[in-house]
Amino acid sequence: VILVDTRAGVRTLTLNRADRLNAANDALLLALTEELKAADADSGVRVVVITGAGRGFCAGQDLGDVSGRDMTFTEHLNRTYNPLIRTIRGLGKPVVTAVNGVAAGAGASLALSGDIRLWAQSASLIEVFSNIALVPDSGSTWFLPRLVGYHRAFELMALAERVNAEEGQRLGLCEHVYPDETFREDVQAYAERLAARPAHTLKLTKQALNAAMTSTLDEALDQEAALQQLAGDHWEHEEGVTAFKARRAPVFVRE
Ligand code: LHQ
Repeated sequence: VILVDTRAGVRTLTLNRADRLNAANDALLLALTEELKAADADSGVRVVVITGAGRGFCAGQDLGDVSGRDMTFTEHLNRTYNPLIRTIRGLGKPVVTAVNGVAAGAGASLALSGDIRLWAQSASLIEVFSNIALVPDSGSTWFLPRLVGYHRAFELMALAERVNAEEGQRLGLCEHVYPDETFREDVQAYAERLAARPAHTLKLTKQALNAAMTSTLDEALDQEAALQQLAGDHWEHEEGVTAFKARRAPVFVRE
């Protein structure tokens, strides 16, 4: 259900249920979470990309896979979606969500959960949950209002309006939009740029930003002071300063 490919320090995890727009079943969600943990533990991986096979990114929960379950909704979320989103946000490496097509429901949450969000021209996002009379889950209620404010988030959720790439970029749901024809190469090139950056520093930066999303200024200043010590003591900092003084480009990738 997940295709795994590694090139130039970039591990690409491709959701592979193309005939259902990569709608998620338990096997896909558990495998994706395991692959993310494996990527985190692999020193050869500097950036993780999550994308979808075929014309969709992820259509959310596979609705053909929910009836006759012996699990409550709460148990289902706590077993599959919530560990996935926590793993992405807690991963010590940048996660790029490469949204190649429609992202709906929990698939929209997944699209928003990346550190960097790249969309193809034909990508779209729908907070589709209310169409089947469910509340937004998998982090959408946390991600979306922080991006677009309470009122626009409520409207998108209440009306399940489809947001196209132009609108998605205007609303701040993605960092860049690329042509469909070159999307996979553009994503790889972007991810390789990220992979050349100082990995330890990016890990600390992600940690600091994550904490600051829910902290006071005082707490953020304390956190910065603590993490700056870890950054300053690392060889990446020494390399950056040495390279600056020598007027050469820093090399942050060491085998
Ligand atoms: C699908 C799906 C799908 C199965 C397309 N399942 N087959 C958490 C916890 C517990 C329970 C429930 O949920 C959750 C979280 C959630 O994610 S709830 C939200 C679940 N997702 C949806 O409600 C989305 C349903 N899909 C759609 O609204 C549309 O398919 C979208 C807007 C995503 C795409 O529309 P189109 O581009 O027009 O494609 P399509 O509708 O023709 O879909 C293509 C095929 O994929 C089709 O199958 P077919 O055999 O006819 O070719 C769809 O049935 C299948 N598919 N989404 N979620």
